[in-house]
Amino acid sequence: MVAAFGRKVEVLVDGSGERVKCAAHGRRMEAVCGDRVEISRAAEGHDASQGMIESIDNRASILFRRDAMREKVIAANVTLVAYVVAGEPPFSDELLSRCLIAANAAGIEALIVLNKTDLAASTAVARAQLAPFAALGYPIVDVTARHDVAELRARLANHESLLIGQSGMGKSTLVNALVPAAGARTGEISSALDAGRHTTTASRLYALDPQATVIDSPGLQAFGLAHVPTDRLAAAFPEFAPLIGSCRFANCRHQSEPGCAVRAAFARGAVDPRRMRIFDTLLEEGEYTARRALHGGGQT
Ligand SMILES: Nc1nc2c(ncn2[C@@H]2O[C@H](COP(=O)(O)OP(=O)(O)OP(=O)(O)O)[C@@H](O)[C@H]2O)c(=O)[nH]1
Ligand SMILES: [Mg+2]
Ligand SMILES: [Zn+2]
Repeated sequence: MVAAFGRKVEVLVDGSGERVKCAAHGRRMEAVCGDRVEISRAAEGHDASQGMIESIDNRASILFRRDAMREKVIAANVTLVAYVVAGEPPFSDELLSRCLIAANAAGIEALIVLNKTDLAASTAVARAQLAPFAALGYPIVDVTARHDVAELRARLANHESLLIGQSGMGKSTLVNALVPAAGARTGEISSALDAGRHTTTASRLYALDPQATVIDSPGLQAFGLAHVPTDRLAAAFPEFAPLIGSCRFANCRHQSEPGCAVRAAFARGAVDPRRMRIFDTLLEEGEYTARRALHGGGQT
């Protein structure tokens, strides 16, 4: 299983837990974190800790993000996206929404992890910000990376999970608590000067137990959804999905079309205004990307 990538890929060998540095055969073969691969080992007498990736297995899932310019694969074969937020630093509910939609589009289960619950005041603020997500049925688990991760560990059982979220939320601290041998680098209590600096620079996979793995990923700053067709966006919002069949027009964009069931629900206060705004932003972005693609393959 691919455990890390950068200039060289690091492969975690099933069973032994050994990590082998591998180069890929050919330029087209791009293995990403979570990929299952076949490797060949260096011949006897050579450095046995080195190998070569021969092939990549079919992916059960693939999570990626894409803006107008480029696509970035986040991880392969993930079965659970665990989005980590905390009261400090503040988190963006828009980024959270974007990631949940990407997970939905990729057919991957999602979980929201509220970390740093030892910080009572800021946690209360974060919890209020999460209320619309709780109301939508997204599972939320409370943790304190420094004290207790038992409930999170239970949630990750039998999953190939990905910890994702903004910088400073405590993803690496959680990984170190879950996998004591991980030794992932974590950020210092961030000073104003450090704001915006990322501690984790590449994704890395760890074995939680023989049946579960967890990937630590670098802090998110943006999450483009250009790969999600605009006519599939509404269906990825759990609050809109049951409504869209009731719009008067089958190709309703849920903006100002007459007989729009989504706008009607919004008008009677049944839709969180922030979520409505996020939908509008995503639709505008998606339609912009689609127009650019139509008019000359994305040149500027
Ligand atoms: N009070 C408190 N602080 C925490 C907790 N978990 C993590 N921290 C602190 O939060 C800071 C950031 O933690 P990291 O684990 O480096 O955050 P990260 O999400 O991995 O950040 P990036 O790698 O930059 O994406 C560190 O100073 C941690 O000690 C917690 O449960 N409570
Ligand atoms: Mg980190
Ligand atoms: Zn509509």
